[in-house]
Amino acid sequence: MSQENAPQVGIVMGSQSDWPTMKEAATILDTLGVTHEARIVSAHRTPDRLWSYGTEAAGRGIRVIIAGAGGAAHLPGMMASKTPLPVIGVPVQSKALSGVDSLYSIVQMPRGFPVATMAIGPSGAANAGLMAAQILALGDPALSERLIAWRAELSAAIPDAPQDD
Ligand code: RP5
Repeated sequence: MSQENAPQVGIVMGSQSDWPTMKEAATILDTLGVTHEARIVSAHRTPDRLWSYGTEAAGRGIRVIIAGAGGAAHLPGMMASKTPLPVIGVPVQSKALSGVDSLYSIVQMPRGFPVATMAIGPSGAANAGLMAAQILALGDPALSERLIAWRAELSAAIPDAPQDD
């Protein structure tokens, strides 16, 4: 089944250059069997696309949005203002300021329009995928079981003691 078939999670990003980071979210969702779509939606370069995506997402059956951007990263916050769906923000690591600019742009939302902000970079994107799955698992016992199994596998892969290379 195509992961874009009836997507439950929308992954949006400001640029093609964000995809290597945001792909981490898609990979986790693939692993957990959560349908998703990925789109380039820039707050600055394609504001009309942002407007229509935010307006239409809930009606199309999307249940959680993951939004990643770098630099003056307005996409997650603007998306949160246009949709009642939960928005998870991923600060993409920028060249100039290493993603601290992205983090501050995303995390300091005014009261009333939250964005659940993850860590800077690929780990943040992977955690965004997990967070979206955990939200969906509240109403999906089979997904909840898959998440528990995924965590158990991760724990089992951690050695008890460090080893020399
Ligand atoms: C932001 O500007 C994008 O989210 C990206 O992280 C950053 C740089 O974009 P490009 O110049 O690589 O397209 O809008």
